[in-house]
Amino acid sequence: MSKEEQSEAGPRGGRCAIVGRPNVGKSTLLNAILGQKLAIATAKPGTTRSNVLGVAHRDDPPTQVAFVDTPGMGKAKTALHRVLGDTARAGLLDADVILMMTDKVEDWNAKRHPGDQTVLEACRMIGVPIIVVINKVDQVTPRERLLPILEKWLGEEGVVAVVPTSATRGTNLAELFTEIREHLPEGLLYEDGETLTDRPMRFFAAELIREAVMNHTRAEVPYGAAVQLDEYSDEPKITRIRATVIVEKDSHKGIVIGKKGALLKTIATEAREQIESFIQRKVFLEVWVKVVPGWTNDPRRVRELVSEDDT
Ligand SMILES: Nc1nc2c(ncn2[C@@H]2O[C@H](COP(=O)(O)OP(=O)(O)OP(=O)(O)O)[C@@H](O)[C@H]2O)c(=O)[nH]1
Ligand SMILES: [Mg+2]
Repeated sequence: MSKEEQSEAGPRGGRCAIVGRPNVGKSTLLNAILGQKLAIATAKPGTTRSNVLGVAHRDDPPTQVAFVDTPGMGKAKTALHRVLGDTARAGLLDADVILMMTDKVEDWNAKRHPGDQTVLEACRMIGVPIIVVINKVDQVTPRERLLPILEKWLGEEGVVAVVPTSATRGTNLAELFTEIREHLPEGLLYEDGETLTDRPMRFFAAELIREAVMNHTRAEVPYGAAVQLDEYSDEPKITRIRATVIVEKDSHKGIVIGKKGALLKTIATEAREQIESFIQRKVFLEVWVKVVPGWTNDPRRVRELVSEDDT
């Protein structure tokens, strides 16, 4: 084997940031590549609020990719949005390669969503290879309609490849992984071959409660909801969790609780089932609701409720 061939087949490992506008499917893609649900994903933009590490391990050839799922980068209308944008930019800093994700476009004159330009420029500042991922291609027929868009992306400075994917159907994910590997340094990142994330279970518990709230509420309510864990204790047979859902208006509190507590009960049941499946333990979950008026526009409160290690 030549030296070149050896490095082709040899171990590689590195960091890969996943960035893009809100709702393009970043968290869904991470979960699909990992083969398990780690990051919460909902139909509503602005779901992810902090950077989430998820490490994918593959054997043939030996590869470790430390993915960092980031919040969507969009227009900053509130203090919360500003923090989300800053967090996403921070998530890019250590990347060896960047997945710049976008989704299918409605306008087929090869025009892109204007928000993509801002994301691309943030990616270019890092100076590492950028792989553009055009997601949700299951919604594109015929697929040939993608060609001019693909070509346009390929002509962009810093872009080394363009991969159309469907994160929900698993289309092209193996090809994407091979492309990412090409841009990673030689050697592995972790000795154990098992490391999945660096977040504690309580972080994911809080996230899964927030996901249930987002799934079951509409209009402004999901965007102004945050979750704080008041207790997380592993007892011999059960994990006991007490959490508070923070909402930003009095009227939202009533909505989340619902008639005779019905909605809160649905939310808590769904969250408990999700947490049980994630930690593989029986869970006793108690959920309360509290109003922190206008917190999404108060930088201090936002830091408190959405910071990296808020749980
Ligand atoms: N049809 C289709 N829907 C998808 C695909 N990938 C993701 N989605 C859906 O798009 C929505 C947003 O997915 P997320 O993974 O939460 O998107 P995100 O980019 O992480 O969003 P933020 O965290 O808000 O920035 C969800 O309803 C997903 O099910 C895909 O390939 N095809
Ligand atoms: Mg997300």
